[in-house]
Amino acid sequence: MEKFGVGQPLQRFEDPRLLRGEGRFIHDLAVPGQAYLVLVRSPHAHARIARIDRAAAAAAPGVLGAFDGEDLTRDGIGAPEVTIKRKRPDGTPMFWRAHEGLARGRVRFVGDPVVAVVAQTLAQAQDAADLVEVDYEALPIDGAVWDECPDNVCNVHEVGDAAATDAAFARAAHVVSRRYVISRVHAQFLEPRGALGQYDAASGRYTLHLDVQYPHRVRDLLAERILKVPKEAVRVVAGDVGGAFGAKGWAHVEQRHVLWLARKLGRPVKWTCERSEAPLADEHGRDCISEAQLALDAEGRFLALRVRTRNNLGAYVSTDRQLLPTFSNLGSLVGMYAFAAAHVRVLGEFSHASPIAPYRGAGRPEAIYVLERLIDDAARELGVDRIELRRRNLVPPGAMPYRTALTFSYDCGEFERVMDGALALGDWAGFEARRDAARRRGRLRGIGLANAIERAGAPPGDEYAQLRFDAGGAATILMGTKSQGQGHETTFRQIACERLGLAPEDFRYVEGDTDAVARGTGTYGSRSAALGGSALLFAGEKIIARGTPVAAQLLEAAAADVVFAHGRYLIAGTDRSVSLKQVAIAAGGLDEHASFSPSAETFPNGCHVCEVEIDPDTGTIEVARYAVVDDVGTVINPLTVAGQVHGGIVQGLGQILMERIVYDAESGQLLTASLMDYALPRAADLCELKVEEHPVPTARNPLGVKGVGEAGAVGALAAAMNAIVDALAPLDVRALDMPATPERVWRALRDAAAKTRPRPR
Ligand code: MCN
Repeated sequence: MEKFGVGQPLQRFEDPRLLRGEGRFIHDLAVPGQAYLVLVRSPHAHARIARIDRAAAAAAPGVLGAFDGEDLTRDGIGAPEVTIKRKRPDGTPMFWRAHEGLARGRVRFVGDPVVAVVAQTLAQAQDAADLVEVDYEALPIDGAVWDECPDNVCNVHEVGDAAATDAAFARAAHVVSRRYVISRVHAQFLEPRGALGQYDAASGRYTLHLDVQYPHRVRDLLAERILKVPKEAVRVVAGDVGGAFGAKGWAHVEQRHVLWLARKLGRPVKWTCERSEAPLADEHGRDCISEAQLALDAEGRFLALRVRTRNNLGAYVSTDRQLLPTFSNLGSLVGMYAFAAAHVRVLGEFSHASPIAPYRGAGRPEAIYVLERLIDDAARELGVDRIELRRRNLVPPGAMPYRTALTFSYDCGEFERVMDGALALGDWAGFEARRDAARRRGRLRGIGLANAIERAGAPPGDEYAQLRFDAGGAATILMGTKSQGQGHETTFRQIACERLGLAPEDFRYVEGDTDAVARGTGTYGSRSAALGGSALLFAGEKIIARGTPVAAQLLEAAAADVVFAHGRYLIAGTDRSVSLKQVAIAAGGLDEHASFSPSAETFPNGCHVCEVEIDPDTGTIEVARYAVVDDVGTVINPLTVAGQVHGGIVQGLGQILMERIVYDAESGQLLTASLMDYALPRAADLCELKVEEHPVPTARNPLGVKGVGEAGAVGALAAAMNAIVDALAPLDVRALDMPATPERVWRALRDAAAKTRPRPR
């Protein structure tokens, strides 16, 4: 193992720069002559636009223009499209409508952009935006979002074997049915979104500075669909990105506005999302209701799973990406368990809400939440031990490769050992004593677990890496992925060091610029390590191979006698060697690129154990203990892996304990539009999060790596809620929806007490 190679707990290279405030985030960026864009957004959830009066705004000091949807269309600005083919329940094609950029005729959610105002300064643009007069005629929000789609059903998607599932239910000894609500949440990036557009009339080229997860794909979409120019005419540059969580995608209207208006006005245009604007301007995550049924035989073996889900898509569906949470991770619903059959049906429905998009896990946490809560509820209903029930149904290592009842094919994994590891790390055995001690203090203590498995690094789509030694021997890593905080600059250097035997500081690191990096797919779905890392490994192999004849010449040996180890070429069996750098210089530079396209996805998995303590007088929940044992395959950097798992857990706990987007049922107003109303977890809400690894390397990529970016979030929702319900169950509270706020817990306890207390005569 190399000193700086795979498996080493290296501190992050990017941190000194970021912690000293030397990061280059989109908000740090200013170019000479830049103008500022502010969007006038709809205050109504649904209204007809009767009139737009931009005269006062246009005449205001410093204003360069105020534009509406007609202008946008007149200037030939296009819209994205959905290419996934699905059907509606009646067999007609899926119904979808992309956002055109600025609403025309109707607004369909609070925050729907209507007018774009550009001025010399941000303050002038904000003041002028207030002068735009839009006359709205409010419309009801309980009807059709789109007249052409009266039932609001975008599509229905089914997977699994309905007949086999029905048959299994027919012969079941027990059937347990529950309804689970997974709330709508908002990715609260440390850095709200932004975009800076430039247009060079001489070359006809556009440049977009953007905080985004996939620069190349955004470039392609903007060029092909929006601006209708060759993709070489568009450059996308992403600097440091202050968090993305799946939600910094490629359909955001502001990306097109800044480029369109930069061309139109002949100067750079910048848009910066205000913190208070973000809940209206961003896409949201999750938001589904699942009716789930588990069929068991008399011995407690899982026979079948049936799930019916309604997914609230919001008002627009602009790209395939926005439908991913609905479709792409349904296989997670059978988890680590051997089911004979399963069948899922998901209805995607429109509503007068912000559009939905992937949010850390994109369907995976939702699925594991439904399954792992259902198993706990079944154990309670049948009076069997919840660990035992799980143990009886886990897919054993001997069954690998294992084709699940729901699309996925697991290649490896030691699920029972992972679960036992987590039970030990979380001291499950010592829980009763802690519960008793808590009871003596007047507290309700509960413990919960969740077995989480998710697919990561799934095909289709490859990833690209390039390794370049210039004529002076200086090395550069160029990646098609884009870090948003995942520490890529560190972990990819480790992979290069592992293969090339150099030190991390020997490499310059480049990502996020479509002019600098030839190709790229991007960072999402916990794919960067498995795909990007493998591409980089292959590029390293090619560098070594390319340098071998050069080294042989320098060493005056036959190429067949030259071997490469620890950064040097040497004549086998001798101590005569030259360094890779010397070879690169002698060769006048070495430049190799590679891509990796997996044949199948990886399946990171883990077991989460959460322990909570509840104050029955106030309903306040304290997370008392948290332990995870994870299998993410070969660990590139244990510090990064633990950090990734920590972050995911906290996002999961946030959703279970406090985060929730709430729309008023009658007016459609967004009630949680600021951080005064949308609660985020803070350090004081947490306890130590213990994370241990149980690596079972996968053969599906040359590194043996499984993804880790979403793992924490996938298990945390279910583990935390199972712990909360466990604490409350002795007082007859059997169901609770997220977020388990003190008020909800207190009400649930009060209602349960009212039911069991004898009625006064
Ligand atoms: N890694 C490792 N060993 C492994 C697997 C991964 O050391 N066995 C390292 C990787 O090298 C990388 C990090 O862990 O530095 C995450 O790798 P990976 O699982 O491949 O995930 P991606 O890099 O593709 O990141 C995407 C993932 C997703 S889908 C979301 S959502 C998410 C997440 O990462 N958003 C994040 N983590 C985030 N972390 C931060 N700080 N900010 C976000 O927006």
